[in-house]
Amino acid sequence: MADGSGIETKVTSSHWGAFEVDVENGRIVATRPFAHDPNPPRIPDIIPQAVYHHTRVARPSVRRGWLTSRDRTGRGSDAFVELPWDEALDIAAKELDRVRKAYGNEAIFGGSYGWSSAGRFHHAQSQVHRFLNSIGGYVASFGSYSTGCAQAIMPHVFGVDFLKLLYEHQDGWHTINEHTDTLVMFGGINPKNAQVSMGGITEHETATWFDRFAAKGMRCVNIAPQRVDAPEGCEWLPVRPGSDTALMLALAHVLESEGLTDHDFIDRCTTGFERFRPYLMGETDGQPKSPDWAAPICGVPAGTIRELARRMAATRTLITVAWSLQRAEHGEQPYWMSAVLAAMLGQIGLPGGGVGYGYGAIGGVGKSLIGLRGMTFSQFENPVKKVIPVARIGDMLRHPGQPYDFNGRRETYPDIRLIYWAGGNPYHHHQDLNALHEAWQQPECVIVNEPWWTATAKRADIVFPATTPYEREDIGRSNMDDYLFHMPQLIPPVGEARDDYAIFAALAERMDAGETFTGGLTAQEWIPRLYEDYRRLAAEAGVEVPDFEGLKHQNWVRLPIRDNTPNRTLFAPFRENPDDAALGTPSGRIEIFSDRIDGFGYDDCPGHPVWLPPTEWLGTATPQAPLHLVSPQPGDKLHSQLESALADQPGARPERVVIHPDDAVARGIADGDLVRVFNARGAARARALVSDGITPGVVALPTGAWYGDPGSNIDPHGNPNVLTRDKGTSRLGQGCSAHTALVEVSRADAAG
Ligand SMILES: Nc1nc2c(c(=O)[nH]1)N[C@H]1C(S)=C(S)[C@@H](COP(=O)(O)OP(=O)(O)OC[C@H]3O[C@@H](n4cnc5c(=O)[nH]c(N)nc54)[C@H](O)[C@@H]3O)O[C@H]1N2
Ligand SMILES: Nc1nc2c(c(=O)[nH]1)N[C@H]1C(S)=C(S)[C@@H](COP(=O)(O)OP(=O)(O)OC[C@H]3O[C@@H](n4cnc5c(=O)[nH]c(N)nc54)[C@H](O)[C@@H]3O)O[C@H]1N2
Ligand SMILES: [Mo]
Repeated sequence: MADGSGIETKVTSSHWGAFEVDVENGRIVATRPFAHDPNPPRIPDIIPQAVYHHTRVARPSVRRGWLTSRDRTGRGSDAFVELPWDEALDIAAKELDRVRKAYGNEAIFGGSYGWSSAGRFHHAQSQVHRFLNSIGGYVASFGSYSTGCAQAIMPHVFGVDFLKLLYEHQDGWHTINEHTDTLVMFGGINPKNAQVSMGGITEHETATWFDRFAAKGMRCVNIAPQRVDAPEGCEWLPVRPGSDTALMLALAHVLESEGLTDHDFIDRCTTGFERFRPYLMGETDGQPKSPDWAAPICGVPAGTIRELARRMAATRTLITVAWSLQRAEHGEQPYWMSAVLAAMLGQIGLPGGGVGYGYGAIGGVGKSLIGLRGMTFSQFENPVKKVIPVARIGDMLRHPGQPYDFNGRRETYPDIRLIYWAGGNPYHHHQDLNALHEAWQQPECVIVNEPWWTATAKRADIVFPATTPYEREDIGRSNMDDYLFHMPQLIPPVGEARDDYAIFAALAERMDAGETFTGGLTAQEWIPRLYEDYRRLAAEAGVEVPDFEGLKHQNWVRLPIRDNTPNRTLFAPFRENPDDAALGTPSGRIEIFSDRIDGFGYDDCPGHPVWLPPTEWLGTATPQAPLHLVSPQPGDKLHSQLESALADQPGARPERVVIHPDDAVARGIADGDLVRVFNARGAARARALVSDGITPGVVALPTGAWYGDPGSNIDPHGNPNVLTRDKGTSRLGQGCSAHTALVEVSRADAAG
């Protein structure tokens, strides 16, 4: 609203929540928290600087070496030539056309993973996929970096899509607050991560729930390498990363050896316990998976494991597992084993008991909402059927035509000649970036739509400047949020930026697919149309929402779609009657042993959960690489977004690496020292943050710093992905295994 000062204030939405924006003379001058958010994040504070930052892509840009000689080697080091829009669009359309005619659409990679921005219409992935489908298709990707491994394994165990399990079935916060006595959190539940949720999160409530849990005396146990992985006041059991399966097996061993297993539940609701039990008790390999066996592996004393197992059996216990545990080699195992442990406790289907995944990973998990549908911009059918597991892009580029295994199938990698990326930053998100940089020279052309000169944009051949959400109109809504936003266009596009939609419409037109892509409508026409569909579907579900003009006028509305009863309970009908409400697994039961997985014959993911030591963990530490690196999400932002403005702040870069005092002293490192974090794959500069809140032998360097320019033997900003390994979690899941890495740390001056 205008207040007479010439400043207009509007609310907009983002992945990190709603916030107020002050606009003066067509410029964003300030942001403020949204009044109805109990725990507003500070992430939007930097928006005014970021939106106008000198790292914005001002005009369409083509890499000089590619423009003059189709060179592929200068990506990342070459200069760019700015061109008028029409010329750059002509060049890109011609190149797309050349590649599809010469090699077929199977030579175009459009997996284009990334979070881009909130807003339903201008969602970059939907836009790029729709465009590529309009011109004959593209190689797509399966799953996410977040949960790729869980998305593959958990349907075998529970017979339901993993994300549906999280968003539609798991116990809600109300249920947990009402019924849970003991909350056992593998990987913690971190309010820092709950700041964000894909598509938007308005009321940040995770921290508030923990205040309530503390007030009612719930016992909350944080099993994680860092104390801050759960809110203050939780009990902390420091663990060695990658060892949770051993700890879970030991808890199960106590249950079974002390007669605490719920055999009635096991008999009625599960299959295959008799094939797992001999492994658990050591009858197959001579090694009982006892607390004494697990203690040196995971670093938790045997007595503590016994006491915790007894407590879990004696009280209503919810086991939660962070997504980070499956972003590691053999990430399938702790996920599967947590389900087996919960089944042995026999509380699955009871309110506040059983197991749940990713509480705290994003702010939306745990909110019980009535789901609404609509506001989906069709991506069309993809005529190309080739799909790679999302985190296997490096292997795909390195091994065209080579076979690989994935979830029971033998596939071959496509031969990619052109990459189109919109809305993601692989030079943020992928592992072993120095190796990716090598593989990235394979394709003949790389096209990127991006608002900022990220490391990925710098490694493209053609860069189209994209608008940010503040420069276009949209609707903000998410299935995990109970607010609805009209996101007004707040400012004109910065530089010559255009919406992804406009970029793709112009390319499609040049490729005789203009009408297919746009359907004859402008963005301004599509948005009300999609909104009216949503409004109609909402009305069918009994929820009234304003018409488009009404929403525009109100800016935002709170929807009456919350389920505030303590009733949302995972698999309650199944527990009640496992025949009538059978699960979608082959047996209709929870699969402790899976014949299907067993039939795949994978040694890295056999027929029941097992302890498989990772290739890199403290158990395989060497003098060259003695420390385990975890690389969690950054607390002050979303991934690599807004990095350019944040990095300008005094002392912000290089990024901080958390190190235990014992490990720091042994290396002559003091708090605040500049250090070098390194292994055989690469090196990053960082600043030491010495803290006893981390397991000894473990260091934590968050993701998000932009990867530096090639030619330097050390990443100057502290990007952990120069250190991480680029291997699938297993042949089953093929997920990202970023949390599995060993490194050494030294003082920067000592190491040079
Ligand atoms: N070591 C390590 N690595 C990890 C992880 C880890 O735990 N450890 N976690 C992984 C996980 S879970 C994830 S999800 C990934 C995240 O990785 P990404 O999702 O790739 O990271 P973002 O920085 O969010 O990238 C989004 C990009 O889209 C751009 N963008 C924003 N809005 C628009 C738009 O409207 N149009 C266009 N064209 N572009 C836009 C932003 O500027 C930004 O560059 O990282 C993964 N990488
Ligand atoms: N502020 C902010 N929030 C975010 C994001 C962001 O970029 N910024 N990104 C969002 C995205 S895309 C995702 S996928 C989620 C990710 O959510 P998570 O996967 O839960 O988050 P991480 O930060 O990777 O890891 C959480 C913690 O797990 C611990 N950990 C690592 N390895 C192990 C292990 O082997 N065992 C145990 N027990 N603990 C381990 C680490 O100490 C780490 O701090 O976060 C989301 N939330
Ligand atoms: Mo993620």
